[in-house]
Amino acid sequence: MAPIALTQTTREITEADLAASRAQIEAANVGQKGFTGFGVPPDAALRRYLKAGIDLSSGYPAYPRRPDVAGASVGEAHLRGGKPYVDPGTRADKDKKALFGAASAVRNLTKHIGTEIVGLQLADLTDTQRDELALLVAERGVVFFRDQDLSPHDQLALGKYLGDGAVHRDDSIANVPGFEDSLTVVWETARLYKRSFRNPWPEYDVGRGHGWHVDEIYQPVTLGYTHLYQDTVPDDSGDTLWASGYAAYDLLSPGLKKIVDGLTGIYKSQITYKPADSASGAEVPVLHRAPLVRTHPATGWKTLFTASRGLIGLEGFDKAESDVLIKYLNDVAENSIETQVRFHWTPGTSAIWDNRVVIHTIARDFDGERHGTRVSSLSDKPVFDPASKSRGEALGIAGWTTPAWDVEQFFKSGYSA
Ligand SMILES: O=C(O)CCC(=O)C(=O)O
Ligand SMILES: [Fe+2]
Repeated sequence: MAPIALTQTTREITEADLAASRAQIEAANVGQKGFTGFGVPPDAALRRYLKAGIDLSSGYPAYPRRPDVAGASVGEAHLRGGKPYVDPGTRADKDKKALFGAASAVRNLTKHIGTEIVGLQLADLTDTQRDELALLVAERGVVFFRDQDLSPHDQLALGKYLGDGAVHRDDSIANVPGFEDSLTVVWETARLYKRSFRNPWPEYDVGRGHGWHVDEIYQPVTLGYTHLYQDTVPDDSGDTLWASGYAAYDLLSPGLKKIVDGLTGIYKSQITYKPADSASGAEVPVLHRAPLVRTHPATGWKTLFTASRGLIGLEGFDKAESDVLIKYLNDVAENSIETQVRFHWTPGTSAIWDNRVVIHTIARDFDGERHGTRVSSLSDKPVFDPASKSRGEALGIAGWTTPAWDVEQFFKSGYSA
């Protein structure tokens, strides 16, 4: 069978097109248990791919051969020719007039995190609007757009813009065919088939909801603006939750803020790699050191860079001390409902989050199809600027930061207040 259309089309995709494509994918998948696909994407995904002229004749999804030596995908090999990252948010008008002026509604979903924009198509944004969107995402942590007509090409173009030319290449998980260096697939079915895909919770956490994470927190250059487009979602389940690192930092007392400012965290990868110098060939996780509190280049605010899956130690501390402190910080970061937004997807929705300033997880309450594509724009190496402010300080959010415990008052009041 000839490959289905290779260029983007405006023609309606018919039932016959879908059937032909399904048959083609099934035929290609058979006998290719190595690094190629195993399933037919849901109809909404298939329509989107066919409309965009994506060649699915080699099967679905695509599994690039993962490198087995550390450094092949971890690191900066594929970055902007050594040029430092310019965050598009640093160019934006603080009032975001171009973006907000064109939207029919802009709604903050909670006080500290999450905004939904109505009436705009991401594929049509001007560069000025894209800069303002970057700043909005950096400030609000995550921004949502429903009812998007967005091809994989559009999604990649926006990702490249937000990454100042560079997007993360993930060699270990399912990708969109033809986009092996840029667009990953988020698909529940892939997990059922025990095939690697972007897995928001590790096997041992299934059912316990402990999947809070920063995507690839151990990378020397952080995955920054991250765009997940969901074409297929269950009606009543499968929500995603994000929590703000800015707001978590603000929940620490002045005493604890002083302790964490300037600390170095030690982060570990989930994936293991064969070290280039290993004689035994044994695979090991990657370790990376980075500031535990980092300053965002566009907002200038401090954020707590932690998640229980990732941060394993604090430099200069004994293990027992480090464990206690990390446990407390993760408790604040992951279990404070005021710092969270929980989003219920509808088909055709985009979420764009700033992976430098939020953690995220997923509600594991669904059993139906859930399918989307993702691009992670690369950003900067984490830096801590001691002169930077917290979000609460910068915005003057009254009553949000945690005051020091007033021991004298407690004593005077007879241990009751
Ligand atoms: O599927 C989701 O809602 C989020 C998955 C995830 O953790 C990711 O794409 O990084
Ligand atoms: Fe994730």
